Amino acid sequence: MKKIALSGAGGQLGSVVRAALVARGVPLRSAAGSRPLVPLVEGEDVMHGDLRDPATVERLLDGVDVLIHFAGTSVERPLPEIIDNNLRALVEVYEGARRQGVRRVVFASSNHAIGMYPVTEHLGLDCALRPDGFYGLSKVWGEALARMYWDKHGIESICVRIGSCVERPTEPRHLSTWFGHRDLLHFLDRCVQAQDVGFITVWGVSANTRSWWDNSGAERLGYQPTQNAEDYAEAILARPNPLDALGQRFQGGGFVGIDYSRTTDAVDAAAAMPPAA
Ligand code: 15L
Repeated sequence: MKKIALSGAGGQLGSVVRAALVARGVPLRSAAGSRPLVPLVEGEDVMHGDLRDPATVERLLDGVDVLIHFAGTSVERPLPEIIDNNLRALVEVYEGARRQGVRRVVFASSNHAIGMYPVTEHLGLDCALRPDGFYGLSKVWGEALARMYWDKHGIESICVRIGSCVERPTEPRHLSTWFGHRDLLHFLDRCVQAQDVGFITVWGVSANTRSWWDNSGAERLGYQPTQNAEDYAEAILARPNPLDALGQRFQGGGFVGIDYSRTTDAVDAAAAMPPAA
């Protein structure tokens, strides 16, 4: 069986993935940041540390076939923090993968790499990137970095533009963006098992009736989602939408309004713009 490393194992998604893989008896090393992980089972392979430190990365990747890289800042934050956690640490991780001969990295990108598209647009995997903040921008950079390590060093990467990965969809935006936990685990299983993926970008989204994102072109991964946010639509639509007008207009939702300074007229014009070529 392949040895898997999971960074960000103490985080919201990392804890879900860690618990599931440990329960299945997958050979796993789980890493957290500053706070040590309490082993879920006796003898669990756990560690923690700062991924900007090559020695920490060395420990994380020793003997590993596939890294699931979930560590990093996962929301909009001041730029220096994003640079440290999402840019500098990512370079260290890929350099470590290169030294240690790690075959494949699953890189947690985000829908915020394209958050400035209006909700009226449907996007393929080859759409132009339109980040909705510094966090989204760091994911654009991460995807390009992953591409470079495939092109120059032959390290495979699956960049997953995660939508809203929560247990249950709770708001209207989730009807399009939801990535159910069962689908996430199936997705990661495919990321480990699929042959010869090379470099690939995939939307991390369930089979939502109202999805904005089309995974055509990523068939070789064999990801076949079965969850659909529509099952929760009635209850969701009976409640008020928590997003303001701007958040309801753009795919990035609430992230779009952070440090947004265009006038309402400009927002109208941008939302009415024809799709990018
Ligand atoms: C993300 O990238 C965030 O990490 C997560 O907290 C959610 O905001 C999610 O996107 C989303 O867009 O729902």
